This record gives sequence, C-alpha cells and structure tokens, in this order.
Amino acid sequence: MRLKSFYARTVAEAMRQVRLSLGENAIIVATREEEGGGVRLTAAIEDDEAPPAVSNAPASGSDYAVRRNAGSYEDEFDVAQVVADTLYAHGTPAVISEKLIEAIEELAITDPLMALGAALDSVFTFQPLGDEHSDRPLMLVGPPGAGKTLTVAKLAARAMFRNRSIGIITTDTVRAGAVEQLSAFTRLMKLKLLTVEDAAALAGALEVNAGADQIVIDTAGSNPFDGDDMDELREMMAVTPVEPVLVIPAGIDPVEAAEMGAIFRSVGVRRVIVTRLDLTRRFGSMLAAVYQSRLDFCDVSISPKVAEGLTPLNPLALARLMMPNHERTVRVTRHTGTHA
Ligand SMILES: Nc1nc2c(ncn2[C@@H]2O[C@H](COP(=O)(O)OP(=O)(O)OP(=O)(O)O)[C@@H](O)[C@H]2O)c(=O)[nH]1
Ligand SMILES: [Mg+2]
Repeated sequence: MRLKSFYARTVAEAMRQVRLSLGENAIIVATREEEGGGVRLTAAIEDDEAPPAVSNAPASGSDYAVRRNAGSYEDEFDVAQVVADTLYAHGTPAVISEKLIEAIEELAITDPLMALGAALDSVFTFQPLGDEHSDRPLMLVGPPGAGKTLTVAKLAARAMFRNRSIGIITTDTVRAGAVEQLSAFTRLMKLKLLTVEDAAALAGALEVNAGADQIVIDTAGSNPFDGDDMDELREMMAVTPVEPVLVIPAGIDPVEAAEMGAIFRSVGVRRVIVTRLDLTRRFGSMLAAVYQSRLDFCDVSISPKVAEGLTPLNPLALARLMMPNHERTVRVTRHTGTHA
C-alpha cells in the first residue's frame, strides 16, 4: 500500500490532485485542516492497483471517492460506529473493542476498513512467519485438534515452493494414527519425517537436521489446563532453543481463548497461528487469545488444503477478514449514494 499526502486550498482541489496522481481507486485515509488555511488529504492505494490515471476529466456524479471526501460520506455514517458494530458482530470482548475504538477516535480516518486496520495496528503486534525467523526450530504447540499437523504440512509445502530445505520432526507418538497422518504429507513431498519419543531423542533429531534451512516440530495436543501436559511441553522445549508457536482454532469462546493464550505464554510462546478461519464467522476469540497476554499474530489458516497454505497476517489483512463485505458496501454506495 502506498500513502501520499496532498495539500490544497479546498477539499475539491485536493481531491482533484489525488485523482490525477493516484487514480480513481485511491482511498482517503485522513483529512486535516491546516493551520494557515487549506486542507491536507492523505490518500492510499494498493501497490498492485493499475498505474495512476492520467486523465484530468472532471469527477462524474457517481465518483464515490470524490463525493465521499467532499463531506457527504462522513455525514452518511460515523466511522467509529461502523467499526464498533463490526467488533460487536465478531463477539469481541468489550475491553478490546474499547481500545480499538479509542485508537480510531484519535486517528481521524474516514474509511472504516482503513480505520479498523490502523486501530488493529496500534493495539496488536504482527510478526508473520518469514524466513528471517527461522533461526530457531519452530515447535508448534496447542490444544488437541487445533491444526498443528496440518500447519506443519503447510509450512513444509511453503518451504518446498521457496526452494528451502526443511526438516520435519514429530514428538506426537501418543495419538493413534498421528505419525501416519504426518508421514502421508511428508511422503508426498519426499521429505524425511523423524519421530521422537522423548526430550533426549528430540536433541538427536535436531542434530540430524542441523543443515536444514528451517526445522519444524509437530507436537501432541497439550491441554493447557492439565499440569502434566504443560510440564511435558516444558521438558521438550528445554532441550534446545526452539521457538514454541501456539496453534489455536478461531471460533472458540473468547474467555477460554484468552486463558489459553496466557497459559501458553507462560511456557514461552510469543506468536500465535490461528486456524479454521474458513469455518468461523466471529473472530473475537482470536483477538482475545493474543490481547491480554500480549502475544503476536503471525499467520492464519483459512483452508483445510495443504496447497492453499497459510496467510501471513498484517493489520489491514486482518481488517479485511473482519469486514469481508467492505468492498461490496463501497460498490453499493457508489451506485445508490446510500450506505447499505
Ligand atoms: N477447514 C479447516 N480445517 C482445518 C484447518 N486447520 C486444520 N483443520 C482440520 O482440523 C482437523 C485437525 O487438524 P490437525 O492438523 O490434525 O490438528 P492437530 O492440532 O495436529 O491435532 P492433534 O494432533 O490431535 O492435537 C483436521 O481435519 C484438519 O484438516 C483450517 O484452517 N480450516
Ligand atoms: Mg497433530
């Protein structure tokens, strides 16, 4: 996304500059009256949008962006209210909604999607699983059935697509069929799967994979409310410096999610992968899982298919997931002049 600011004596003149420089698809993210008179508009455009329009044809009556920023848009709806309604629909805990709305009120952004993105950016931290973080083996931990094994397969596929070598290890010798489930994926990708029974064996498996660009360790499901499960996890993590990454499904109770986040943080987790976004319409619990424990979002899983991989998360991507109808709303507004 590219941001650019424009100064002019009137909003209409500033809008004309925006259209000439960035084209019809630019979105106004902030407006400010300058002290000595005039206005400053900050406009944004997606990097992959078509090159800026060069036409200086006057704005037509159906030009959403122009009408919106000439003042009528703000009159149509209150941005903070639109975002508050969205957060409510997602079952977001009140304490998180309040923080996000507070941030929006300080930012003076006129587009609800941008406003939510900016607020998420100011309240949450995003650290997608990039190559730069693969210095330590990633150990995927989390409650049973969260999607750890599928995530390992997706990470393996991602490494293969990027021509990076990956070592896959599993410590899940507990659940019947667990090794077979993962080996079905690794066989397809012609990767060797190392199975380890205990912490000492894990140290050996890490040594075997020492030359790999990245190492990913699958673990058995851990019940965060079971002391023995968490002790076992701690023991595995103590073997060598690994980065434990929590895998948690979306759509669970927000209070449970927050408690799980806190318990896994206490054993060393800092980043969270959220799965099953395709099966979930309310994302309040994923916000709750990271908020209180100050964990970082990394990637999300929106599909049960290995080939569809993981989606790296950033504030705007999360805002888009939370406002999937935003584009449609804009289009309806363009045609009818009303917010639907
Ligand atoms: N639709 C959908 N299904 C998912 C997603 N992530 C995981 N699943 C499914 O959830 C189920 C459990 O996934 P696993 O990867 O086996 O979960 P796990 O955390 O390894 O489970 P345990 O090893 O038993 O603790 C499987 O049927 C997966 O296909 C997702 O993002 N979307
Ligand atoms: Mg598993």
